[in-house]
Amino acid sequence: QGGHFSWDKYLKETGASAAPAHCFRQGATPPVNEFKAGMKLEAQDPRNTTSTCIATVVGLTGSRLRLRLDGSDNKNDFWRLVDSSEIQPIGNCEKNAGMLQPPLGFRLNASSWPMFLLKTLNGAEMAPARIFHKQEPPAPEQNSFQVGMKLEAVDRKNPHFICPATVGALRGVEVLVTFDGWRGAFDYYCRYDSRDIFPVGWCSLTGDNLQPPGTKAVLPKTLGCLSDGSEGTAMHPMPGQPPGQRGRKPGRRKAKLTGLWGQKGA
Ligand code: MLY
Repeated sequence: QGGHFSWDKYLKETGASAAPAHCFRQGATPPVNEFKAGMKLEAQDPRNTTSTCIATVVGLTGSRLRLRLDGSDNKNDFWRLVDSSEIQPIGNCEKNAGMLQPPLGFRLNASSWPMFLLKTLNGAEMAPARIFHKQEPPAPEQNSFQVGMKLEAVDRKNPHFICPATVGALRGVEVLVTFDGWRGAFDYYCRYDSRDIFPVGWCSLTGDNLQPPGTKAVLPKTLGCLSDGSEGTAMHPMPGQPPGQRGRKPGRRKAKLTGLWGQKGA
């Protein structure tokens, strides 16, 4: 559940408006997720996108699948919408005269791939073709986002999170996604038709867990630099958010600062 976060209240408090649904490359209603943990499918290797690999569904969250490439480790899981064109039923690659590839970082010797493939598919539960969605929603014709519009966006550094976000800038076909209540470290530019951005209300429809905004007020860069050198820390808790509740773990933050400032000549 989305905790206590309410877009309704939040939009009123911030005086902002939600980006209209037609801005996004998403279905009018989120795609139904009929996958089950343990099912196998074909997926493009996110680290080597020309390779088609075998992946296992290791988790489900709303309309998304948490995937792990067979033969890879558990540190490189990735998330895909069930209507993504990057996932296909097993057999699709061969049908198109392709060859299933070992994932980047295959744990074994490359020569053992054929046998590994045979074993991993033997007795596997393959996701049935009927639960895949025929095609991705079409891309809107143009970038119609505007600066200041609110949306829900995947935190690409923590891709299991979908978070409240604001369009921070536009750059041709690209949109700067900024995360509400977080310093700039998580911001990214993506194409307007990215599958990682969703209209306000998406998570409440899919049952995905929308993170509440962070607790940092984002300051203008010039001011933010004065406080402690981190892009704009501190200061004003978001309305209704007890401060400190969602901050970094102290240990983690300290480690990062050491990395930044503790080196000779830095
Ligand atoms: N506590 C972690 C995760 C931060 C997530 C930020 N997102 C929600 C924008 C960290 O501080 O790295």
